[in-house]
Amino acid sequence: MISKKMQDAINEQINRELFSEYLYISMQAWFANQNLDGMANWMDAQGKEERFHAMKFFNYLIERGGKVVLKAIDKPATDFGTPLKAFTEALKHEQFISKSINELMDLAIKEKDHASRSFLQWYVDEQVEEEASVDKVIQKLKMVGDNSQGLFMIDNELGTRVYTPPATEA
Ligand code: OFO
Repeated sequence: MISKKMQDAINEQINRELFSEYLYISMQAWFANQNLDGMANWMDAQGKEERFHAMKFFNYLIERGGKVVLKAIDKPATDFGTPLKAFTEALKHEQFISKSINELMDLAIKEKDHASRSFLQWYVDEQVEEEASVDKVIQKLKMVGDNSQGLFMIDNELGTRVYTPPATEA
């Protein structure tokens, strides 16, 4: 059975993952309003990934005999300024999530909870990819600057992203 401390920390992380979904679908709405449908599509896929992250913790907690306690989800911002500012905000958020995943791993190590260590490794690896994929978009946006044709091309490219649920979801 999972410790109370680890259970509480995972419940906190479920809330953070659900907030991540909220943040990204708020960005999706903002991009859609700017007629940047490709970027809206990218955020839609990102939001779905976050929901998967939350439910993976949710299912793990139940599997370990823990109790899922859902908390209120904070209100996300609704205005993001420019595409570059929005993606920069997304990267900042992912860095915060990486830090909180690392703290969970620290707790698992401290408690000698080997099952949680093994489970959390998936998130440690996932965060490397999460940060890199947002950073890639930021670098491209910086490259095109104010060039609307460049922005249009990036928007088209981001419109091709398709959310594929990881095999572990089944
Ligand atoms: Fe974006 O990784 Fe979960 O929150």
